[in-house]
Amino acid sequence: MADLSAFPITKRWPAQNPNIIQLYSLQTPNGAKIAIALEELGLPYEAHYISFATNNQKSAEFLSLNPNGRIPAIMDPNGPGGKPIGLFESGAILLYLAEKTGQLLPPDAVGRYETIQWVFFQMAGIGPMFGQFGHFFKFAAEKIANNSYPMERYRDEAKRLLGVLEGRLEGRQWIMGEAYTIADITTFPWIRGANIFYGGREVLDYAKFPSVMAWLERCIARPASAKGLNIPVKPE
Ligand SMILES: N[C@@H](CCC(=O)N[C@@H](CS)C(=O)NCC(=O)O)C(=O)O
Repeated sequence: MADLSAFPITKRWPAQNPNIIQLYSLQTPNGAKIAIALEELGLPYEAHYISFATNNQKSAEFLSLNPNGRIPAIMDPNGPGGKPIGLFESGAILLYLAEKTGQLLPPDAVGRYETIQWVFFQMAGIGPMFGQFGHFFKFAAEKIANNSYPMERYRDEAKRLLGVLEGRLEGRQWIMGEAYTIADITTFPWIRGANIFYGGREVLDYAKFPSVMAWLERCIARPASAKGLNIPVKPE
């Protein structure tokens, strides 16, 4: 049995089975990515619900795994060299899981770097910009009632990024063509989430990006990806 005593997070969120990956997350775009990857890979794992309502992500136990105080984070008892490893930042976790299993990432060097390039495009572009758009559009609209600049800036940048993705997906099934990869998994929950969580479909002109919309439907139609979107389940 794996010894997880070096990970204080396991004191607050105990592992039922300490030999499998522990996921600390929520059903947000960044959180869902990891459950989606784990479901697609068929890796055994336990999902722990990190409640924002009670600021679980800022607790000492959570900060011991991710000093940045944000979900998602994982702990793999069977990391490199057979030793436990803790990880945060969704892009790093996706890369770790893909390399651990040799799946969801093309085996050839060119395909691998191209995939990582699109993962970074999401991590550094779509995630932060869509997040700021959602903040001003949905959550801070009253604070900027007399200043249209923040909304315009992030709405226009989000639309510009959608245009880049549209160009990439024209004539392609997935971001990397024939293969479903961590580039798709990191990106589609954000495109879906900007509508589900912020109601942004109209203001972001989703109808003008038909290749993105068709690809989003294909991603959601994958049973494992659809399942991952709803993990972890809120405890009763
Ligand atoms: N770059 C980080 C971003 C993580 C992030 O922003 N997580 C959000 C949820 S999607 C969060 O934990 N927010 C809670 C907070 O900021 O307190 C990643 O991709 O893992």
